[in-house]
Amino acid sequence: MYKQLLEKILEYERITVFRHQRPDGDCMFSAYALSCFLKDNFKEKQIRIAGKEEYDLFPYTEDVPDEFIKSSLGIAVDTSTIARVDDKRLESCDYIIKIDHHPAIENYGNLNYVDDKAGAVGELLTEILFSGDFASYYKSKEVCKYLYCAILADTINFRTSSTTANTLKAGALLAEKGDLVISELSDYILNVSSTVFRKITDIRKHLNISGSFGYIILNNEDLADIDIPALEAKNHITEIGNIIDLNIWAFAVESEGRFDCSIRSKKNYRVNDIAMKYNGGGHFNASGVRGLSIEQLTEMFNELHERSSQ
Ligand SMILES: [Mn+2]
Repeated sequence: MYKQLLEKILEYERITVFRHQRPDGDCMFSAYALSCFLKDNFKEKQIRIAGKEEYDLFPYTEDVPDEFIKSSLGIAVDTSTIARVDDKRLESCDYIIKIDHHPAIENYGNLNYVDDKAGAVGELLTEILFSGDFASYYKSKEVCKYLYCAILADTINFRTSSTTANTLKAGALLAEKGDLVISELSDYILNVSSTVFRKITDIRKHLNISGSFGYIILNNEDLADIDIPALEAKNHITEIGNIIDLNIWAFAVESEGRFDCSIRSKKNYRVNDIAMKYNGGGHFNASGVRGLSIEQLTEMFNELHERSSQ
């Protein structure tokens, strides 16, 4: 099933792994795990990771010259569209492979491996690296650890609606093969410092609940008061997800006079169609929209509110 992927890896001397803008744990750990796997098994090849934006928990960037990229096999992980890729030079790669778990709206690769049922791209990569085609290749403890962290980060400790039996199987396989200490890795990905905990407490005060719809809007003033950057604040949407009586929840932050908004929902409540109406997109239960006016944001919240009571 992954024979063509292996053939392309064998064919190229240079491989560059790409990731998406504003990298999250799934994307960052998956890119790093893939690059470790390739370095371990193909010592004669040159492996690089492209992308300049950093992920706080695991900041990792390296310089990759244009020349290198042009002669590379480019493998993009966790990135649904070319517009989302951190380093646009992906398009100049000699051959492109996409490995992703977002709905396949743009198959920009020469080869595309997309499984939108996977809870994380780390889950799909686990399936690939432990498949028959890659059976004879070495999977280090480090590779197992980072793939496991990727899954933990996107499924928030195996609890999002995208988590399936397959996700747990991937997690169990990685824990076994990598001899992982599960509680330590959960702490590493999910625990926060006392400073962040206090900020979360302040963020929670901005929660509004209307029926089965909950939302937080933080304008510039709120963000300054809490002393948190907009992007970091938005990650705390998971806090609202812990409320059992909500079907849909959203988190909007002001950015350059407009609002960026993340939307999440319970299993049967679709939100990506509404996000797409406002030029956003994403998964059935997890979407995002950028650059909304306050009027558009209000309009979208009305639609989400209505959907949440259906
Ligand atoms: Mn992901």
